[in-house]
Amino acid sequence: ERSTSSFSYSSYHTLEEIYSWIDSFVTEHANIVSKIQIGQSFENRSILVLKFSTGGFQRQAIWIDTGIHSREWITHATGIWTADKIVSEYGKDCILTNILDTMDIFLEIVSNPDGFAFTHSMNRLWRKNKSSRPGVACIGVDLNRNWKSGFGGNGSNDNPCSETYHGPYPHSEPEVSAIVKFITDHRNIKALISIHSYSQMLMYPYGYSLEPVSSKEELCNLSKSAAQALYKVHGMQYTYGSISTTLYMASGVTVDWAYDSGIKYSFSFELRDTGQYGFLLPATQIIPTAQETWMAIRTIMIHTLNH
Ligand code: ING
Ligand code: ZN
Repeated sequence: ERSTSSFSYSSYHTLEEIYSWIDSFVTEHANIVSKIQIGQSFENRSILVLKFSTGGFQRQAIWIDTGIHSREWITHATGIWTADKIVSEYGKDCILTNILDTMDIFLEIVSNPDGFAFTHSMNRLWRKNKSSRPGVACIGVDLNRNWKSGFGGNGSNDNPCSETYHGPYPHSEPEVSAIVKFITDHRNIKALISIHSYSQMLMYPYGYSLEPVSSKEELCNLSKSAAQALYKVHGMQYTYGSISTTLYMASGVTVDWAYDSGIKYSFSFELRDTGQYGFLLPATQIIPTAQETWMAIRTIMIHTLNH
């Protein structure tokens, strides 16, 4: 891709197409976007983050990741559309402008590049990363079970052949440890949004425990507002609540680690749909999904800015 003007935001793309789009995008919007390599995957692919910033130093920031699970293609596509939305609305949408005049936004679009490449080449429904260890027959760790908070607990599996294998130890996977290092070193991340599909849900911690988080009231109210903002766009209904009470118990997940690391506004989305197409969501739904998700993300960002 020599320019983003020929890129289709309403299609699914390969890893090479996305990485080449990132390069064009950063070049075309160099005043506001930069590309940071935060690490390398197990198979040595670059792990890239887009930084949206209007200046300052280590400003308060919002972290968004998509594609932790490689088969959840709607999440990468939503991340790409969102990046374009941010640059085109800055200076137009007064609220986004206020946000970006005060805070930075970090967006990791392909959080599991090895798995994502594999969903294009070999197995469309691959979920985990592609790491292997000597003497272990099965491949891949579930990158949403590998985090330190609640590691190894309910809703994770110690069998390497399981789809929810938590890995040998917390943050064992380069795709996870790169994020942990980046967020820890940054020290000023105020909100973290980790995007999955599918089920149409907006959830906050905990996954590893049925106990309510200390900020339950605030997170529940904010989820409700975000789900209402989402609903207004195309009438899609999202349920909301804690992970363990809304979906199922899941231990070692991204948002639990974030919350326990002091990032109060930690949320996970499950995007469209509720199961008709599941992971194989038609490309015709990319833009409507991204549009409604944006309004929910925007609601979380405004609240973060004001608190
Ligand atoms: N579901 C998530 C999973 O990892 C989830 C559910 C999301 C749990 C966010 C915890 C946090 O099992 C999918 N579809 O990946
Ligand atoms: Zn997922």
